[in-house]
Order: sequence, then structure tokens, then C-alpha cells
Amino acid sequence: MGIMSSSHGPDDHQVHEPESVHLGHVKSYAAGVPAVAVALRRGVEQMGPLRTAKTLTKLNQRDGFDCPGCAWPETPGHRKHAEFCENGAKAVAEEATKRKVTPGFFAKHSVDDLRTRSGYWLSQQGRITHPMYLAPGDTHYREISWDDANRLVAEEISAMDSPDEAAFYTSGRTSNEAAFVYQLLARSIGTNNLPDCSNMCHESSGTALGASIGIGKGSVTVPDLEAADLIIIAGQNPGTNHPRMLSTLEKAKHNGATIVAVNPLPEAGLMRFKDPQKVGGVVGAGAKLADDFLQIRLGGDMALFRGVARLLLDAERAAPGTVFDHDFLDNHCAGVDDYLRLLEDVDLDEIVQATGLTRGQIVTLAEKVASSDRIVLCWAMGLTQHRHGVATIAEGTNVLLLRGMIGKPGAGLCPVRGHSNVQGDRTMGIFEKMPESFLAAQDAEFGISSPRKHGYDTVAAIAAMHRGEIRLFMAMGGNFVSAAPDTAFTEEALRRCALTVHVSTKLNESHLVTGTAALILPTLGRTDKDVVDGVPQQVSVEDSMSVVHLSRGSLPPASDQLRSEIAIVCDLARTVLGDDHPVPWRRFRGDYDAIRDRIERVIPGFEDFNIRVRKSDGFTLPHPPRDDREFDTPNGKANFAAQPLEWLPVPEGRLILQTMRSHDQYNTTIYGHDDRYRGIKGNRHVVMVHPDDIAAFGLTAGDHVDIVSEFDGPDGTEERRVEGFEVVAYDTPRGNAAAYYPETNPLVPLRSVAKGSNTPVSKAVVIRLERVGDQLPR
Ligand SMILES: Nc1nc2c(c(=O)[nH]1)N[C@H]1C(S)=C(S)[C@@H](COP(=O)(O)OP(=O)(O)OC[C@H]3O[C@@H](n4cnc5c(=O)[nH]c(N)nc54)[C@H](O)[C@@H]3O)O[C@H]1N2
Ligand SMILES: Nc1nc2c(c(=O)[nH]1)N[C@H]1C(S)=C(S)[C@@H](COP(=O)(O)OP(=O)(O)OC[C@H]3O[C@@H](n4cnc5c(=O)[nH]c(N)nc54)[C@H](O)[C@@H]3O)O[C@H]1N2
Ligand SMILES: [Mo]
Repeated sequence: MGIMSSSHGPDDHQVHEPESVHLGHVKSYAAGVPAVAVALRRGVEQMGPLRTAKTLTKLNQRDGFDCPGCAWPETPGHRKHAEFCENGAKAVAEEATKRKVTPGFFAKHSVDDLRTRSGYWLSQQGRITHPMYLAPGDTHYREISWDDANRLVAEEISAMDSPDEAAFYTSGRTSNEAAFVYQLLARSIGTNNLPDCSNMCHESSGTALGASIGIGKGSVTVPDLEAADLIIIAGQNPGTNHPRMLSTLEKAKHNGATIVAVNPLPEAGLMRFKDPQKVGGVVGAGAKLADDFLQIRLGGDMALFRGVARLLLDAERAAPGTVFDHDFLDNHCAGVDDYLRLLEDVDLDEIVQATGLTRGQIVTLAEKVASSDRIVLCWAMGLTQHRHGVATIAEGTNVLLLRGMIGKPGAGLCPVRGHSNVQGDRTMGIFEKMPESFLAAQDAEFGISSPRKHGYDTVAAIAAMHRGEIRLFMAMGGNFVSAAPDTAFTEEALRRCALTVHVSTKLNESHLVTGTAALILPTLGRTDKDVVDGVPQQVSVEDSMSVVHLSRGSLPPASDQLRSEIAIVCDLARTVLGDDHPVPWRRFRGDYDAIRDRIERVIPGFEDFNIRVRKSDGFTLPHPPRDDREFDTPNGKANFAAQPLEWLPVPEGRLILQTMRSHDQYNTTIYGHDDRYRGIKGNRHVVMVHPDDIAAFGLTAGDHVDIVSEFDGPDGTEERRVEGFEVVAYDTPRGNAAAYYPETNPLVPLRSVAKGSNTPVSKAVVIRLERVGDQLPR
């Protein structure tokens, strides 16, 4: 493996940037000893031994902080024991690092200089310590006081012709309290422009579930999973992205569950698992997880669900009353007849073609679905980030409805959320189209008048910025320019803003693609102690299963200039709205209980918030389908979706590319260049292709290629290109390829979105490969 050390100044942190790929063995199991060793090594590198011990023992503890890794819940009653995984520990090390990015760092490095560095290098430099300002025409960020920073934003807001010239983005780490005051600020100013990371993530789940069952959240708890007898995991890589879920799955298996993995890739974490927190995880081969692995073609899941539904119908006809849950269908569902009519037309040959599976595999799954009493369907980005993502999730829901698998123990729908508080942020009103019930309650509580016109989601906000219609873009966390699709277009869009503002913990690309002027506002992270006027504060989060609990950091912040997200929002609000505004911003800033008291009065389910959130396991928000089989849809029923079948034929000479996470990254934050479980080391600029496809294209593994995406836009076929990717032979279905996000985001067209949810189609990009040097003159 060639290692190239990038140039660095005396106080920059050296970063090794690898230049060529090294292939190791594809792992057949996840976690185990290497995982713990990696976790501890990363911790010590970034934090030193003392801080490592101090943070990792507070992770997911009752008196500790919520893991900033993923949204997987803590096991109820188990928050006494150390509960963390390799990737949670990496996320903690990334945040709790002792390295610092100071005003001196920015004095030394111009924005243009920083633009030449990789995202990995940027994040490795450490925590941002001071508010920084890039003045119009300047080459360097320089230190600015908090008061001046707030005044600049306020001036920009008063210069707007309409409040809709501002957009307020949120990433999913923001606490409930910070999210609540942030959306309250946006709506007090008069806009619903609240795009968030969820628009790029589980929006398709929320859209599908909202229509089908009346609530956009999952209907299971951890005990449900542990009691299930069939768990289907489609389009998710838990070994890397939700490692603590593996412990739950292992327990479910121990209790007798069958696990079926539906994925184009044989992901290590789905195959076998060694629990690092158990003796059995230290020796031995680990537990077998998936009983069946269905190596589906990209975008084939709707077809699989429909095929299963058709086979269920056949079985029900052969033995009436034995397969469908008629009681549930009659009493709780609508639209089943239309759906069953649609099933008449199913052609199993088409299902085989669409999925790439054998008829036998589909029949076997249908038999399991027919004979299981408690079924859970889990999914993540492999289902949501498709053109037909909403329809796919609705189709999976249809299958569970036929079997009455909603609102009973051990069964239900389990969209596995990404960011640790993405679900809570939505509950708190981070949404460009919150329902009238929320807006009316909030208006009544505070005496404000929130706008009713829907705002921009992420894709619409980018388009509006590109049209020059947004003056102020503010981001509460995240890395907008790298996470969004169509990188070049998104960069151009951000440059057309007058002011871009980022509330951030670490340096990232979005700080370097600026409006005419830009601010970086440094904030406390989860691990940091938050003390306001001598009083320690704590925030709350909601996990993927609607459990709300407290989070309290314990580390001294990277500088005395850091402010909590709540303080940043409240100070800004006072500057913008003045001290006689009806929202008590000053009080909120210094007393998070006061914010919780108001949340309780605006949002249903938060009764006695301050009392219940202090219980050791927190409390679970109501979920009418799960709790009472009640469906808050217009007709009060769970609705079958009867939609035309869609799947993804591969165009001649092309591949369909999914863009996904390696084992060594958190979204746009790259921890390292290895993807251990997939056996890829030392380079992220790779494209994984089936060996027969490699041969069919006249390529050889190891070749370097440009990846060119093709999209049929309104003005003909659009092309986008990323250069110099190494071809890796990989066990993926023919016609399907895989590469890493965010390096391949330039290939994803902004207009390529999921129908109904507007989520960028990150898992189905039509591409061709051009060997470097082979391009014809254009
Ligand atoms: N360590 C770590 N943890 C994370 C994150 C991280 O970056 N690093 N990110 C967090 C966030 S925000 C999120 S949203 C989650 C993401 O969690 P995942 O959804 O697991 O993330 P991806 O890497 O996008 O993986 C998608 C998986 O779906 C499969 N897949 C792709 N297309 C299809 C398809 O058409 N059908 C099927 N059946 N499968 C398909 C891929 O092969 C892959 O296994 O993880 C969260 N947790
Ligand atoms: N091609 C492609 N694109 C994708 C995806 C994909 O699978 N493929 N996945 C999509 C998904 S699922 C998601 S969720 C988005 C992610 O989009 P984002 O949430 O916007 O991106 P992150 O990389 O998670 O953001 C990382 C940054 O957040 C900041 N940060 C970290 N912790 C904190 C904190 O506590 N407070 C504050 N204020 N800032 C903090 C740091 O500065 C860090 O650089 O990307 C989407 N984009
Ligand atoms: Mo996500």
C-alpha cells in the first residue's frame, strides 16, 4: 500500500492519505475482537487514554450521553452496562478529540488552500474553537465575536424581501430542545424553509408509512424484535451502520427467530456476528445471523414484496382462512380488494427477472411469511433512496398488513434511522410541511403566527439557492455540500447565497463553499459538558423506536468560546427578533427544563416531560398503530397501497450504481480509508463490479476508470463524471455496482429523486465506466 504524507505546517495534524487500493479478505462476520481493538486505538489516538476511559464509560449510560453514532435504541433496563460498539466509539473519538482548529489555523490556511485538502484531512484537524467570519472578498476566515456574528445574521435577515429568502438546514444530531427552538426561530421569522438530512434519508419511509398507517415512525420496540419469529432485513448494513442492532438480532435468534437478509451485497454484519462484549465474541466463529441471504438486484425489493404477496394470495386461496389475518383486514384496513386485484396480474417470471433471485428463493420467503406468527420488517437506505422508494416501502407494508403484523407484540415495521436524533428533530417540528395541528398548537402557546405555506426541503432548497432566491443559508450541523447530490450544482447554489452560516463541531467542506460571506459558529457536541450560568444542563433525544431519554456530556469543552446549539439559537433569536418577542428566548437559553415545559404543551405525548425524561429508561412516545391498532389516516384505517410495479432494468452496456458507506466513515466524515468487512483497504476511490461485468466491458480488476453517470433530463441525456476510480471485482449482482458516498455524489443528479418523498436517488445511478486513457476525443 502506498502511503503519501500530505504537506503540513508545524501545528497542523499530519494525515496519511493513501494512494492505491489494497485488497484483503472479505470478512464473513462482524464485530468481535478486532472491533474492540480498533475502537480503543481510535479513542486513544484522538483523546488520549484518560479521556478515552472517561468518555467510553459514559456512552449510553443513564447519567451519560447518547451515542452520536446511530439511532439504534439502548436495550431497556440495560443502561447500567457499558453499551457501545466500534463505530460508536469512533464517532465519540471523532468528536471528543483533543486536537483543535484555532483562529491561528485559519490565519495560516486560506479558504482556497483548505479547498485542496480532503474531507478526511479537514476533519482530522480537530474541534473548531472560535466563531469565524469570512468577509466578502476575503481569502481567510478570521475570528469574530459572538455578538458581531449574530448582528451579521440579523442584518442579512432584515435585508430580505421575504422571510422565505432564508433556509434553515438541520442535521440529525441536534437535540430535541435545540431543534425545537431552531424551528421556532425559523417560524417566528416567518418561513417553513426547514430542509433536513432526513429529506435525503428516511423521507421515503415517513411518506409511505404516513399514508399507510398514519404515522411516519416504526411500530416496533426492542422487545418486539427479541420476540419476533421472522425478521426480514432489507437494504440495510447493520454490521457497519447500526452495530448495536447485532446484539438485538443475536438475542432474537437465541429466542428462535429466523433472519432473512435481502441485500445485493453479502454484508459481513448480516452473515455472522461476534459480540465483543461477551466471551463468545472473543473466541470461536461467532453466531450465524442470517438464515437466508437473498442477493437481490438493486431496486428489486418492490418486486420481491409483490411476489411474496401474490404467493400469499395463492396460499390463502388454497386453504382459505389460514394465511390472511381476516379479522385485522376486516376491522382495521382499507383498500385490500384493489390490492388483491393488482396481485392477480403478477407474473412470477417478471419477479424473478426484477429481483435476480430464483423462484425457489421467493417461494421459500413467502412460505416463511405465511407460517410465522410474529414478523418484523427492518430497512434503511437500500429501500428509501430509490425512485420507487416510497412505493417499495408501501409494498413491504402491504405484506405485513395481509398478515396482520402491526400492533401486536413481536411484529411490525422497523425503519432503522440513521442520525442519533433525526427522528426527534422531526417530532420537534424540523420539517418543511408540519401539519396544521402542530403549527396551531405552537402559535397558541407562544402567540406567534407561523406561516402556513410549505417550505423547501433539501432538494428544493438547492434549486432555490441556484435560482438566486435564497440570501441566507444556515445549517445546524451537518455537511450540506458533501451530503447533497450533484456536488457541482450544489456548490454553485451555495455560492449564490449572500451569507452561509454553519453551526459546527468540526471543519468540513461546507465551510469552504461559501456565500458572499460566511460564518462558522463552533458548538458543543454530545460529549461536552453544557453549563449555563453555573447550572449544568442536559438535553434529550428520541431513538429509532420513539424512546425519549436524556443526554449529558461530561468533557470540558474545546474552548470557552463554544456555545450550545440552544444558546446559539436563542442569542440569535434575541438579536433578530428583539427582547419583547413573545418567545422567552433568554429564559430558554439558561434553562432547558423551561423549553421542555413548552414542548410538553405543544407536542402530544410529552406529558410530564421533565419528570418522565429523568426516569432511567426515559419514556416511549405514543404510536397509535403499535399501541392500539388505531390509524390516524383520513379514513381511520390502515391503507393498502395499490401501485404499479416498478423495478430497475439495466440499460445495455451500463451499470446501476449504489452509493453507500464504508466501515470507516460517518456519513461525510471519513475516519480512515479501510472498509474492513468488505476487504477493501487503503482507498475509497473504488468501484465494486461483478467479475463477469468487468470482463464484459473489456476491463481488468485494478484498472482505473472514470465513472460517468447518465440521466435523462428535460434537455436530453445529462452526463456527470468522477475520475480515476479503481475497479474492484466484487460479489454484487450482475449489472449492479457499488461505490462510496460522498466521493460519488457528483454523479447523482439533483432531479433524480424518489417519487413522493423527493429523496435523492443515491442507490440507483445509471453509469458507464471509461478506462482512463480510453476516452474518445469529444
Ligand atoms: N458507522 C456509521 N454508522 C452510521 C452511518 C455511517 O455513515 N457510519 N450513517 C448513519 C445514517 S445517517 C444512516 S441513514 C444509516 C444508514 O445505514 P444503511 O442504510 O445500512 O447505509 P448504507 O451504507 O447506505 O447501506 C445501504 C445498504 O443497503 C444495501 N442496498 C443498496 N441498495 C439496495 C437495494 O436496492 N435493495 C436492497 N435490498 N438493499 C440495497 C447496500 O448493499 C447496503 O448494505 O446509518 C447510520 N449509522
Ligand atoms: N450519495 C449519497 N448521498 C447521501 C447518502 C447516501 O447514502 N449516498 N446518505 C444521505 C443520508 S442518509 C444522510 S443522513 C445525509 C447526511 O448529511 P449530514 O447530516 O448533513 O452530514 P454529516 O456527514 O452527518 O455531517 C457531519 C458534520 O456535522 C457536524 N457535527 C457533528 N456533530 C455535531 C453536533 O453535535 N452539532 C453540530 N452543530 N454539528 C455537528 C460536523 O461539523 C461534521 O462535519 O447524507 C445523505 N447523502
Ligand atoms: Mo441518514
